Amino acid sequence: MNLDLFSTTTDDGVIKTQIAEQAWHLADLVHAQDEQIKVLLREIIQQAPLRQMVTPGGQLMSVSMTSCGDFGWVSDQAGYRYQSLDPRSNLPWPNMPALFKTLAKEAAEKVGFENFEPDSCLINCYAIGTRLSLHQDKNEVDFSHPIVSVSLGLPATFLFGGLQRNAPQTRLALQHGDIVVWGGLSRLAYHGVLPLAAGEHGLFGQQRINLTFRKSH
Ligand code: MD3
Ligand code: FE
Repeated sequence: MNLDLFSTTTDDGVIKTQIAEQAWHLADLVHAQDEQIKVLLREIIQQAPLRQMVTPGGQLMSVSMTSCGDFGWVSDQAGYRYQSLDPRSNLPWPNMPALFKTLAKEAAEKVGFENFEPDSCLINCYAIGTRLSLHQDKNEVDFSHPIVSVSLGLPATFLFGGLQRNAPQTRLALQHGDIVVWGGLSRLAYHGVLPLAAGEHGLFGQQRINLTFRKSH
């Protein structure tokens, strides 16, 4: 099932589509800043390289990840959690650039979440063929805060399910520059990303990068 929904245009010309209860898609919100974001990402990845993590069940994740901000999301044999130190270096994660924080706060505000103060930005890097299997994001302490996600590079098909793993799923195309804000009941919905289709993006090449902004603590 594909989502086919009505869109509205906000005062500032952004195309906004409600995709579920308390979940909104904001099309092409990032295009003017994409080159700056790429420069900032390169600096972050120099300090805290992208790495494939292992799930508590012992599976190597296909997506490479790193974080910036006060906390980073990590997974290993001991479980999923947020940590203030990068386990690879035992150093704090790189700072969250002001541009990143502003982008996330402004997106949250456009759909009615005032005062979103992310303390963590998870950076997911998808090579062609890699995927994120169905999961919930529940390692944060307070689910009343939304999650803001920014898609960059190659397009992906996002799977959006319900509050139970076996609920029916809808599909949503996420393009370079799109932002999605998930709050309320959608905050704990199961979701995933289908294997990345081959392609070449003008700025990001043969990959997709997704930034997810969270208030983890
Ligand atoms: C729906 N990332 O990092 S972003 C993740 O494209 C994650 O890399 C995906 O799922 C990606 O955990 C999806 C969109 C997203 C992020 C968080 C959500 C959708 C969400 C939390 C709850 C419900
Ligand atoms: Fe997730």
